[in-house]
Amino acid sequence: MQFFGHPFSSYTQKVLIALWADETPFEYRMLDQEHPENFEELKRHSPFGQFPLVIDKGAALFESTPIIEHLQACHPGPNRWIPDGEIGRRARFLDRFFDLHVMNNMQALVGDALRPEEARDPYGAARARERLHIAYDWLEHEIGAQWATGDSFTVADCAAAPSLFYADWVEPIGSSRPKLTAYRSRLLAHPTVARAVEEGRPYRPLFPLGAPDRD
Ligand SMILES: N[C@@H](CCC(=O)N[C@@H](CS)C(=O)NCC(=O)O)C(=O)O
Repeated sequence: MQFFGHPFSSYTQKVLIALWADETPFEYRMLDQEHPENFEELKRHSPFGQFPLVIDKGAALFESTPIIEHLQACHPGPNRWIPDGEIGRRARFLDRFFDLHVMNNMQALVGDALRPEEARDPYGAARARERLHIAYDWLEHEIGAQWATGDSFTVADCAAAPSLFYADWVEPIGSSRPKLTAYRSRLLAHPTVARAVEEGRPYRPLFPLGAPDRD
């Protein structure tokens, strides 16, 4: 299995966390300037050039959640990313919540900061910040156990780790949300999340909003 991604990319980290937690072997095809051929291959399979992407037995798959579903089905390891029954449905639901309402609002702010000054969208950026606060408030009431759905580490935690990691950089979760803050800390202490954070560390100077001196 080939995996295309970049160590500082949040959605790359989401899938790497699952791959590493299951100790699934793969070839890492890094999307960086030293490997233009990897970008060429990415573009052949991912219509928007988005990553992560996996190519497994000749079949290409993009979108982080279906990739993790594929890992569970075709490369099963010790973790059940989407458990059976109600917990699995909850994991799926929270995975969507973290991607759509935390990760994507965080990405909107990062994307806005990367635009030329005259192309920025202050209205859209303010709305993304407001929506992050709504997401944080909702999560503060929903997350109480060790992991998102309870005792087992699922796809929801894979999504939560990079989304809360970076979202807190662009719009701090703040001391008024102690449960969410504690959950973010538990995630960062998980060995595979800690590894993802370490592998992304050399790229922090590239963070367009300025990486804080912590984490
Ligand atoms: N919904 C996609 C989002 C993937 C995504 O936004 N990837 C970012 C990197 S974190 C990307 O490809 N950015 C480059 C681009 O959009 O051109 C998923 O779950 O994999």
